[in-house]
Order: sequence, then C-alpha cells, then structure tokens
Amino acid sequence: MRIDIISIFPEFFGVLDISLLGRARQAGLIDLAVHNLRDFTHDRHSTVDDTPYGGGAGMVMKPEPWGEALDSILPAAPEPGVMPTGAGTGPVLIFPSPAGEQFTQAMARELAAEPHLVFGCGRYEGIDQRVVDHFAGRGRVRLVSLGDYVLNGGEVAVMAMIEAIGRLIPGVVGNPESLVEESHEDGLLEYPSYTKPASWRGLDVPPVLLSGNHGAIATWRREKQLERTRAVRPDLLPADMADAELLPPANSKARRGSRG
Ligand code: JCZ
Repeated sequence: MRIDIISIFPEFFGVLDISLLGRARQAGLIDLAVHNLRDFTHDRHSTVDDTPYGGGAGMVMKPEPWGEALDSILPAAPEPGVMPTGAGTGPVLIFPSPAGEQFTQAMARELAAEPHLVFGCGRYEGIDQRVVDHFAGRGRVRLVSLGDYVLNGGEVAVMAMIEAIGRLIPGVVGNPESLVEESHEDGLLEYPSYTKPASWRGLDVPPVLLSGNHGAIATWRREKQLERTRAVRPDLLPADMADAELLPPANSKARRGSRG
C-alpha cells in the first residue's frame, strides 16, 4: 500500500520508522512518504495560513499550498472538456476533522484494502473549504473524525488511523489469528486476559482458564465479552443481545456469582 501524508509537522511522523509499521515499511508492505506543506509555498516566510473571511478567532490554512501539494501526489487533473476520470477512482484522500464521519474498525478494514491513501493534516482552525470541494471532484475525499473531542491538528488522528489500518494489511501482523480475537472485530469488547503467575497479590486467575476445558473457556470468555460490552458500551450490542435475560443459561451462575 502507498501512503502519502501532508503536514506542517513532518517530524511528527518519525515514529512510523520504528515498531510494527517500521518493519512493514522495511519489508516493502507499506510505501510511506511524508510531505512538508511549507515546501509548496513561494513566499519568504513559507506562509500556510491567513485570517478567516467573515471574521472570527484563529487562522485558516490557505488553499494554494494544499493545491500544489496534492497536485504533486495525485494523478493529473483531467483537462477542461475531457470526461473526468472521476470521483470513484484513484487514491482515497482523507482529511481528519471533528466534523467528519466517525473512524471505526469497519472503516479501517475498508481502507486497508485500498492501494493508495493520502492524508491531509490540517492545523489552526482548519483548511479552506475549497480544497475539499476541488479535490472531491478529482478523487474520493473523506472527512474523518477520530471521536467527539477536539485535537490541535490532524496529525494525531492520522497516526491513529495509520496504525489501525496498517496492522490490517496482510503480512504486517505476524500472527493473523491475533487480529480476529480483538475488541471490535466481532462487534463486542474483548474478554479479560491473564498470564502467570496463577495467583498474584491475593488475586487468582479465574479457575476455568486453568481447567483445560476449551468449551467452558470459550463460553466464559463470551460471557465476559457480553458482560463488559453491556456495562460500558451497550450501544455496540445488537438489540437481541442487549437484554441480560437472553444470555445462554449455562452462564447464568457465573453472572450471579460475580455481580452479587
Ligand atoms: C485541524 N484542528 C483536524 C479530529 N477527531 C478529531 N478531533 N479533532 C480533530 C481535528 C482537529 C483539527 C484539525 C485543526 C482534525
């Protein structure tokens, strides 16, 4: 997969040289380039921002450097009068924004199947809207929010998205089985995990996990997933699973025991 990132803080992405994604890049699974937006300015001060039309606090990112940066990365714009190669083809262009659609595991899976992603990191009060409007006509533009909270710029959001997407690219995570048992992959939160020692500071590992009974372990883990999801993320549960009384009867004893 090819990934391009445009930012006024390219150094921010230095961490992508290390760890799992660093290895994936060395192995040739991810071809990643970071571009400094200021390289696409032409004034002495490398200006990327200006005051907002209509007034208001803060500064807005000027469209020209974004236009030049994206022109240098994206396939050529269609000539006037020529049928556009279209909004449904070419790289996916992602702008992090608190006003975007929510990033999810499903979106990460979808984007992991793309050959080319381009991320535009805004700063200040955001990017001139015409940048999004112009490039929406030349590719597949998506405004994406990490969640309902405000960051100072798109960089942290892009880092999170690249980590979530990158690990789903075939070959990046050594053991692909570890991908399917995680929180969100089956729509539920993960069950709690334990390792040795079996007893630590007076706390024992749940005996079922030491039983060797794989059926009982699977049932217990499923029960814990449902219990956790119901407690902290009931919004994730399908309507037919939201009701505690619909749990398999085999688990009812454990539930009474732990909840009192
Ligand atoms: C640019 N401020 C881009 C994204 N989920 C989320 N929260 N905040 C952002 C975000 C904030 C920004 C910019 C300037 C994204």
